[in-house]
Amino acid sequence: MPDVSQLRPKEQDGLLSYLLLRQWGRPRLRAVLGAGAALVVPAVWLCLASGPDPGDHRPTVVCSDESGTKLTADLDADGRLDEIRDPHRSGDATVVFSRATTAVEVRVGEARTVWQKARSALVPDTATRGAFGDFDGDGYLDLALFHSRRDVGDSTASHLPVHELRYGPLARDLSGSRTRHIDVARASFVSDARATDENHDGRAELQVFQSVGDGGLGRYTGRHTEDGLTLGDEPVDYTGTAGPDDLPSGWRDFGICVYPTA
Ligand SMILES: [Ca+2]
Ligand SMILES: [Ca+2]
Repeated sequence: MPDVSQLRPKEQDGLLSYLLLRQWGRPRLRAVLGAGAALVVPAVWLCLASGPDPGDHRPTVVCSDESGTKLTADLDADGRLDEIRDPHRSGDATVVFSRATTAVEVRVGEARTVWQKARSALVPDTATRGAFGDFDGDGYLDLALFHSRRDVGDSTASHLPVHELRYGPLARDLSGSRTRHIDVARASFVSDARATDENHDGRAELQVFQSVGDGGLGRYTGRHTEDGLTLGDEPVDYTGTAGPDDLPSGWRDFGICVYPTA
């Protein structure tokens, strides 16, 4: 059995499907296929593990519309500009991937793999949050993804099975070209996550607003290094559950798109 945490999201889904087949379908497979099942099941795994892949177009502009409600970027590197729609930058954006004749919409809330969804299937009151930013500075937008459980009364819950960085370019299911865990100090509820580049060095900082109990949120920050993305052990400040009021709403800090005029 491979170490699941080291597998790519698509491979995790494929492995889960394989294990389900092995658990539930073994008698029938043995009766019908006999020794051939040993060849068929891994093939099914490989088939199910193959999801959409990003393109190889060079990084393009990343900028906001004038209203600050949409971020424009070629998220999947296919040469067509896509949109991240999240007017209040709440961490649950809808990504609209442009296509030749239509568009494909994917919500951050649906970005977890089948394997990740299965792990939290019986846990109540959970939520997914994601922050788009170029954390490693290669020009492609990355996705910092969290899935956690809300507080239980005034106390924090300890359920944070997803805290990962999906490196861009991203596929149209928001899976990454590669994935790495984000080191976190707490396993409490992630209320909000933002990417900011306050020192304008081309690499985004990750700001995570995480429950500290009694209705409070702590802001944990981290920068990408060769060791990955690690959040600080202690909050840099605190805020109420209303969220990051001191951060601007919308996407204008990425810069406003400038289109050529005729
Ligand atoms: Ca695109
Ligand atoms: Ca990147």
